[in-house]
Amino acid sequence: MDKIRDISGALTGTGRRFAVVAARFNARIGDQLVAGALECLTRHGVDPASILVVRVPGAWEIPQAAEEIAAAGQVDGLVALGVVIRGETPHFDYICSACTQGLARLAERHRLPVGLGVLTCDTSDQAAERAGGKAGNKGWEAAQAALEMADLFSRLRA
Ligand code: RBF
Repeated sequence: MDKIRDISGALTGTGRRFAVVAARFNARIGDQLVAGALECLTRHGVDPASILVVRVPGAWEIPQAAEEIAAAGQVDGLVALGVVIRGETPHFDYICSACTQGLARLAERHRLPVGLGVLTCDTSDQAAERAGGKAGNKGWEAAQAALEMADLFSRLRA
């Protein structure tokens, strides 16, 4: 058993480059996700000059912009942020699945860590709770996951 190697990524962002792709739809809540993600990245050592924030209209467009960023190959990780609310979105399920499946596909295809911070909630109150309210900040959590995975990938590739 003592020969088994057990590894995971550390939360070290020093020297790494990240893109944050943020949807403007439901911006009041989305801005809290962006703030949480940026705070997480910089607190863990990412240089602000190494962070690119890319704004897109809505969650539907997140994978489209993410694909361009991934294809350009200039970042070590990506954080996807958006707010989709069922009550206001008749085609909620289409937008959510296109967004999440698009991100999952591009993460694997480009071998790029992608943190998922796209809220999919029934009400805007539920979304606000997850964007700096009593349920934490999913933007921060998505950035933390991207940081950990970027470090893990570099260890796996070493
Ligand atoms: N984008 C979001 O990020 N969150 C939403 O809750 C959301 N609701 C929408 C509801 C409708 C009826 C429509 C047409 C679009 C909505 N979008 C939403 C925008 C969508 O992601 C995309 O930006 C637009 O459809 C333009 O391509």
